[in-house]
Amino acid sequence: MISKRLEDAINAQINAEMYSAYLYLSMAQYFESVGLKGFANWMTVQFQEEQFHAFKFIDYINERGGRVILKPIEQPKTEWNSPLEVMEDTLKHEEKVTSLINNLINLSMDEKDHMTTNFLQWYIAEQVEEESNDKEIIDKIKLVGDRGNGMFMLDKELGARVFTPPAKEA
Ligand code: OFO
Repeated sequence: MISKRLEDAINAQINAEMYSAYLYLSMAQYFESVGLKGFANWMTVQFQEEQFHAFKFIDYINERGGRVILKPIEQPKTEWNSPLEVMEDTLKHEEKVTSLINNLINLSMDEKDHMTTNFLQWYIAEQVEEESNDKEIIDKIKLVGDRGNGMFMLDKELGARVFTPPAKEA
């Protein structure tokens, strides 16, 4: 059975993942409002990924005999000045999430809960991918200069992204 300390910390992480989902859905609506439908699609897929992350934690607490407690989700930011600003916020947010996952791993080690330490490795690999995807888009926006034909092409590229649920097992 999972310890109370870890159960509380993972419940807090479920809330953080749901906040991430909500933030990315808000970013998708910003992109809709400025006519960048491809970026909006990319963010909507991100929203779906974050819900998957939350569900994976939910399943894990239940598998380990714990109790999932859902807390209120904070209102996300709604306005940005440019696509670049949105993507820079996304990267900053993911770096924060990476540190939350690192803290969870430290706690699981403190509690000598090897099952949880092992389970969390999946999230570490996922964070590498999340940060790298954000950096790649930031570089591309800088390259094409935030508008014009290059931005049109980038929007088209991001419009092709589809959500594929990652493998559930670590
Ligand atoms: Fe769940 O990885 Fe982003 O926040």
